[in-house]
Amino acid sequence: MTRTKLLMNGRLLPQLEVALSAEYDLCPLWQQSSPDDFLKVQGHEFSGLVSSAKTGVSTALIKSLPALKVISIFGVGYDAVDVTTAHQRGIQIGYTPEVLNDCVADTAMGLLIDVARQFSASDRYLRAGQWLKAPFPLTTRVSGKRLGIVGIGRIGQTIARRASGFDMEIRYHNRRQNPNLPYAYEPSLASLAEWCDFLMVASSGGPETQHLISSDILKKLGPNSFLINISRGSVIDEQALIEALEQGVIAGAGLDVYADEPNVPERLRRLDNAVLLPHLASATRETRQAMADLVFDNLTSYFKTGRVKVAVPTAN
Ligand code: 8YV
Repeated sequence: MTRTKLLMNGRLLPQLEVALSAEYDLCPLWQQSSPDDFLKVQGHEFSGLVSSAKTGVSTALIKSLPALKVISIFGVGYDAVDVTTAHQRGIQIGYTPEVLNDCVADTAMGLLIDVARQFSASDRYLRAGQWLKAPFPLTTRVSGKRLGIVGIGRIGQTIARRASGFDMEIRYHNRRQNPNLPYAYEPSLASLAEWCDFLMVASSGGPETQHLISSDILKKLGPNSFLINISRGSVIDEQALIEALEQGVIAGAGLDVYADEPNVPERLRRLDNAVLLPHLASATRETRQAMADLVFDNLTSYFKTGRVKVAVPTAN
């Protein structure tokens, strides 16, 4: 029996690669000496493509696969996938929302607490023998403070529930107000930034949110407030943020994502008022396995029923 040919764009979780190669005739694109030449000759053979939020799917890749019917993405963010071109061609796109909400929200709260209470900085302080000379300086309280959430989708709401457990007052800004939520809506990002002690970026990436957090918004946030980002580096003007952190325009930042991953600017790495994580919000064994299972199930479902299990929404 001939197996369905599945093209793999970029590396995936090892156990997912094993599971996929047991089921499909899996073809890792990066193993080809010339991927472009390979696609010219064999591109028409693939009806399925698997990739990740990190590697994405370019317009050129979609165009080089004339028989493509389904894309399965490892991740919830699809800003690196040309969804418009795929949907115009009737190609279905599966992705992995929901299963990572908890771990991403846990990381968001971890960053928030770390940057306010300076756990990472105080760990460095202790290891450097500084505690022997003087106690660590006082830090900023978290419980009961004001949290402003930018983007109140599934992950934003999961963060809000955790923050409620810290007795935080919560407001949000979103493209649209969500009347089902028990939190106050701020109609502008500027007013949210002015109001809050912690500004949490939980929106999606892509052109619509590019540099939403500008130097003006950082000024509104002010010298006693903190910025946290677990969404995409593109949402923040990173140069403006570095200047704001260097000059004390804001108190600090907790970041899991950057403009040009995995390159993190030296100036940012030098700053003690920034907590910097290497894009690990969803990176627990449990959550990555759940994401891998959904990548697999989306493909199985498509090839059995003609529909992926969880599809990237079509533009409205
Ligand atoms: C991904 C992410 O797992 O889901 C997303 O959009 O950013 C992460 O959770 C990571 O980018 C691997 O593709």
